[in-house]
Amino acid sequence: MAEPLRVCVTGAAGQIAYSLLYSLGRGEVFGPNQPVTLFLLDIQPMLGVLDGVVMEMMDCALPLVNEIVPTADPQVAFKDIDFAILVGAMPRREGMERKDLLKANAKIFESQGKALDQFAKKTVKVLVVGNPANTNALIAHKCAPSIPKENFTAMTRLDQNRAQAQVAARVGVPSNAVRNVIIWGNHSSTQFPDVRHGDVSIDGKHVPIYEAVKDDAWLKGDFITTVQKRGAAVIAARKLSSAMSAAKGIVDHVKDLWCGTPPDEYVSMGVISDGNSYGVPEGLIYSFPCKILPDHTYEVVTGLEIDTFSREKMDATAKELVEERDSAMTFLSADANL
Ligand code: NAX
Repeated sequence: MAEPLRVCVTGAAGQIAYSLLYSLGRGEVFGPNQPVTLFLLDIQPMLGVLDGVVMEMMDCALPLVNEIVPTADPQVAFKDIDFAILVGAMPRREGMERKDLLKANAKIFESQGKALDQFAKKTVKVLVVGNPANTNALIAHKCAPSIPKENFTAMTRLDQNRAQAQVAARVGVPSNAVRNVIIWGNHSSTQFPDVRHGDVSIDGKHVPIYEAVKDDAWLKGDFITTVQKRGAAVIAARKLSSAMSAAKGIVDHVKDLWCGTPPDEYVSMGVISDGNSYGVPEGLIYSFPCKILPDHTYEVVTGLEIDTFSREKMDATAKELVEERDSAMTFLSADANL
């Protein structure tokens, strides 16, 4: 057996974590031969609830779970960790302005970035799920200068899965027959789900999605808005936000980061823009198509042709990210390492 991986999940008493922890403990993410030590961080008032989660995890009797450490102290939660899955965030309450949400989360991700900088391994991989995920990831990265910026990613995998599933349902194939759907930009309603470079496996042949769907108006209209507004549709129906599907998105994202993507396939992740790809401003955490290598590093897929329709949508979501960044930065303390 390998040495246990040290994995921290924040927001561990919340609903996404409740759906996620079992998969982490069962080996669905890091594989059937990789034990894990789970550091579960939540805020002090939630420690009672977290105890219940720990009891349940114990009662699952999962042999790959080496140890579970519930805590409200980031120093304990981040100590020498290999992976940080940052789910915990301040939710948007009724009557709360977007600015107030950004402010509350800027503070959380500033302090968690600083704590990662101080206590985590320098090789730690950080996935930010808590919203606004891209901007929170940017803040955590800015506040953790000793950790490579490429180690910070934001989750748009749930959006990718939603897009893939919509196309699969439309064509009448299983979801894994659809590949290379791209989510560009922000994990918000401005994101651009782009199927122009993707294909569907039909009778052993890879057929471009536009040819397989045979309905350009749908692909350029309702398909995009359905994916963009899917989170709101789930809330309207369930009276709670996506949790099971969000946990599956985390599993897919982290598993691919750990194991790599198959040849000829790419996945979407919010990653730091170097300013040289697709005209996206440098320094934003923007969702791009990425190939992940077996050594846990990634490359943004370059050279995809971008038409006018896509360009407009990619620019609109970049503009929103610039505004979010500029607004969030004003909330950080003077000593944040910007
Ligand atoms: P819950 O409200 O069920 O759980 C959040 C947990 O985070 C709570 O237990 C809370 O006490 C904890 N928390 C708050 N501040 C914390 C801090 N400073 N340190 C540690 N823990 C803290 O929310 P849940 O449904 O689990 O969603 C969590 C986050 O994921 C939200 O921000 C949500 O908007 C975001 N999502 C992101 C998605 C994505 O694709 N990127 C999709 C799903 C989800 O909407």
